[in-house]
Amino acid sequence: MSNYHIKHLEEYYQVYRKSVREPENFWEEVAEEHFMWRKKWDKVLSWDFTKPEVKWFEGAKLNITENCIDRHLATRGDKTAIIFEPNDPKEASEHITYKQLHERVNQFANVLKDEGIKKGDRVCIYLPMIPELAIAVLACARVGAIHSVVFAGFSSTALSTRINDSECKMVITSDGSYRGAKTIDLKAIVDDALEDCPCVKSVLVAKRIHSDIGMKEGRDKWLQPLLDKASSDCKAEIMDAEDPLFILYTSGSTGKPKGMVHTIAGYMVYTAYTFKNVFQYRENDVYWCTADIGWITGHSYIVYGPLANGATTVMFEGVPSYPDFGRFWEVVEKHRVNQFYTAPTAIRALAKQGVDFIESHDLSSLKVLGSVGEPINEEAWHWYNDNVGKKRCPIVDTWWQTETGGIMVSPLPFVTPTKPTYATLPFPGIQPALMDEVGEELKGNQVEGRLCIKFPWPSMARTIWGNHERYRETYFSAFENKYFTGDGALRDEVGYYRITGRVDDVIIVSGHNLGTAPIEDAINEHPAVAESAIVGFPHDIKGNALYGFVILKDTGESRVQDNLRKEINQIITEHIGPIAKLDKIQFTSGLPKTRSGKIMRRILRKIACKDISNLGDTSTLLNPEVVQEIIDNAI
Ligand code: 7RM
Repeated sequence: MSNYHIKHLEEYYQVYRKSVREPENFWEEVAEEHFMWRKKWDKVLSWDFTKPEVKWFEGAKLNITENCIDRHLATRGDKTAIIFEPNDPKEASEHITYKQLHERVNQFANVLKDEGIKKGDRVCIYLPMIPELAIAVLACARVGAIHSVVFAGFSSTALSTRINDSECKMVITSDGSYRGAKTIDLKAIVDDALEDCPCVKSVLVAKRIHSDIGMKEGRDKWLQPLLDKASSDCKAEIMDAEDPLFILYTSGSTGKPKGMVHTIAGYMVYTAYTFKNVFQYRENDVYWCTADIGWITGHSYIVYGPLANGATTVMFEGVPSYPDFGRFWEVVEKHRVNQFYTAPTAIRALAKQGVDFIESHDLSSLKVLGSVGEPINEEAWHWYNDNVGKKRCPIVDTWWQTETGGIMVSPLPFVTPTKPTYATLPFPGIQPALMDEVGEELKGNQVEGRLCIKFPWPSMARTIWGNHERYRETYFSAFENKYFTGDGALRDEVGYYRITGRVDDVIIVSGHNLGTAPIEDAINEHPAVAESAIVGFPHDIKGNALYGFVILKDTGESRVQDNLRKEINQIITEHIGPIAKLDKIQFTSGLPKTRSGKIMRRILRKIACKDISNLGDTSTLLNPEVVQEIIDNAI
């Protein structure tokens, strides 16, 4: 029995049982059969969740780019690895074969070396969704540098925080980017960020929008002339299994963003294995994930997972609404896409536009539909199933996190019967546990609790860059000997999981994780603001939107409240990015607080959700009178 490609439900259960009974044998077989190792491991797994320390395939030597590129050359050299679909449908798409990808990654890797980048150095990549982004990521991996991709929608402050946190030596960016009808001056944002980043020695600039930009002497270089001169031969750096592959920042409920560190071998094995099974990818299929490579979904399921399987993966530069809401379906038709993976927020936005945009396109190539990033509501699920999949394409509702590296709970299409709003069953190797308030595991079915994982899996993040204690505290301290996800979930009568949402102060807006604390910190920088609290409320497209309660220093300011609202959103845009802007801002004279001074977000959340029937006991608050005022003025 091959564990690698699961084809029916009975086989899933067999493989799953094996993965739990003998996890080391199980993963060893997967790793042995499907990858290219320069040296095999001495030990499959060692772990201790109390430290916490997890090591997979220790002693093994490899380079992930040899697995994603070189080993396909003999059999798939002329197969398309990446289809680049530009923002503007009038611009030609680009097909990059495995052979061409090999050359371009090698050239880029040689440029990195020429610029002094060595194994272990951190390189920040701040690029739009153009081929150079995937190539830069792989070039870093080829030379053993640790990439830190920052989503190119983040502001200069967010960028400089991330660059400094991991002390990146180099930034790779472009003159600008296209996003729908807009162009964005990325290089200007980088220049701004680098005012505060002494660690950055050089900046490589790709040309995308051909705008006139400033180049700082001695620091900035155009990328293309360097690539043109570089050799397309570059030996892959031989890496240890547990060397870091990349850092990717994710927001926490408090403090600065957490640089999650992923290591090479386990991440490779797990993303490749899950890609194959979650999408039932077959040779010659065309797979499209609409995420940005700036998020974990793009790392694992646009770049590494698909390429490790020799797949054809689409990289889309644009947005679903440009030039109109038929753009996704046009791309599906044009490239005969077989697997399509997107986020509920996109599905809801498209559903709002009706079915005309779909009906004018041929979607008959589609076989599997995926969803990721937040819970998919029943209505969106059915719309997706009925209109996009025409009821013949299973929907894989994939639950996972930046921290988990790969998909953890998901149906396998044509294997696991789907159920709307349920991510269904754990992947082989994943051992979920639902915990109650007092830390006891809820056994059996039909229970609801906090979602933990009790056993290590190969692609789990190993630490937070520069702060292992925060890693322990955030993920391993809430429940003894378990990884705590921050999500709530329920298990139904057949053992299917449904993710119910975050149980901490992270709010998922349009599929983006936003911590409330950094947004509040940004608002509080406004000179007129004394204090603020952010909560989420349901939004029909974004899933959740943000509601801010703001105390002004001087209530006389109320005459200019509309201006203040604009300024507050402006500050948020500058500090974090437009994705964190508030939909509603209510000025208030106070915030409900406990006697120890903690803001009672539970109450604010209920008010924001217009659910004030059961606010609970407010009499123990420090300032119970403020609750009525907030209710009366709620927006
Ligand atoms: C892949 C990704 C992680 C958080 C996670 C959940 C939420 C993601 C689903 C989901 C319900 C899903 N990484 N989440 N997928 N909730 N159903 N299928 O999104 O680090 O950016 O976010 O997203 O709350 O903890 S992430």
